[in-house]
Amino acid sequence: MPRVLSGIQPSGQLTLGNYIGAIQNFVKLQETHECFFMVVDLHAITVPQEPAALREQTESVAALFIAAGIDPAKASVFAQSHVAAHAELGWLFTTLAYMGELERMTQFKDKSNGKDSVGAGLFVYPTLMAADILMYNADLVPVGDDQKQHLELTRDLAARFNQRYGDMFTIPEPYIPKVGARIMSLDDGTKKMSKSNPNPGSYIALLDPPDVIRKKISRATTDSGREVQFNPAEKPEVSNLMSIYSHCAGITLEEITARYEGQGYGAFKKDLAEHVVAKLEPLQQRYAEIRSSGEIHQILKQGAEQVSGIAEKTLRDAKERMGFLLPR
Ligand code: AQP
Repeated sequence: MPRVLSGIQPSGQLTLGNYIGAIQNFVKLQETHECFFMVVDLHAITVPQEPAALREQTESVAALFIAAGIDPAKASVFAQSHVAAHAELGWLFTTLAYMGELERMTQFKDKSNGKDSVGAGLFVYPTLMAADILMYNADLVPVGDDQKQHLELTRDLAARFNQRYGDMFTIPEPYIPKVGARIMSLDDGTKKMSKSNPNPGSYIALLDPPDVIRKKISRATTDSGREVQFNPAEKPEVSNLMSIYSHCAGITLEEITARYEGQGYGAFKKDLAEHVVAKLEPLQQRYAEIRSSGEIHQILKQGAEQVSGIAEKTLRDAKERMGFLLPR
C-alpha cells in the first residue's frame, strides 16, 4: 500500500481549518493507504510553549485525531518526540539545506515578521518536517495549502540527498483538498485561520461549545454588500464562510448562492452556525469519551512502537550513506 504521512502541531486548540484542510483527508486516506499521523510536538516548540499547555495540547490533538475518525487499528498515531530518530534525521537534513531556501519560506517570514528575536528552531522548521516525511518514505502528504511550500522543499532535500549519497528517499507528493485548502480567519479574509492566533474570535476551535460557535460566526467579518456569492478576490470573507458552509452542510457553493438569493448575510450566517455546530457535535462527544477513558496514552505508546523500527532503520541507512561510523 502507498504510504501517507502528516502531522499537526499541538500549538493551540485545533481549528476548523486544520480539520477541513488536513484531518478529514487523514480519515479518508486510512482506508486505502498505510498511514502515519503524528502530533508534531517538536515542531510546536519552535515558538514558545508553556510546558503544562504543551502536554495538555499534545494529548488533546491525539484525542481529536481519534474523535475525528482516525482508527489506530488502521493508522499509526504517535507523538513525534516519542520517536527520537526524528530529531536526529532532522539535524542531518538541516545540514543539507541552504540558508537562502529557508529564508524564502513564507511561514518563517509570517511568524518572524515584526519580532525582535526569532528562535533558530523556527528557521529550521522545514528541515525537521522533511525528516518526518522522508523517514517513512511517504508517497503522499495530506496538508492544507499553507504547507505546500514546505513540501516542495522536502522534495528538493530528498532529491539532493539521493543525488549526493545514492537513491534512498521517495519523493513525496502533496495531497491538498480542492475545497477548503485554505480556510481564512474570521476577522480577516486575507489571513489563514490559525490556532495560534491570539484572537480566539478569528478561528472556530473544534472544541468550541455551540454558543461560542454561534457568537463567533455572527461576529465574523463580511463586507458592505448583501450577495452571498463566491468571489475570493472581491468578497474574501463571504467566500470563506461559503467554503465552510459547503463543507459542513455538504452542498455546493452554487446551491448556497441560490438558497440565500435576496436575503442578505443574516440568514446565511445563522444557518451556517447551525451547520458548523451539527458537524462538530459528534466529534465533541467522542472527544469527551476518549479523554475520560485515558486510552490516549496507550494509543500513542502503541503508535510509537509500531513506527520506531522503520524510523531507526531509515536513520541508520541515511547515516551510513553519509559516512558516519556506525557502532558495531
Ligand atoms: N486555515 C487553514 N486552512 C486549511 N488547512 C489548514 N491547516 C492549517 N491551517 C489551515 C493545515 O492543518 C495542518 C496542521 O497544521 P500545523 O499545526 O502543522 O501548522 P500550521 O499549518 O501552521 O497550522 P496552524 O493552525 O496555523 O498552526 P499554528 O498557528 O501553530 O502555526 C497542516 O496540514 C496545515 O496545512
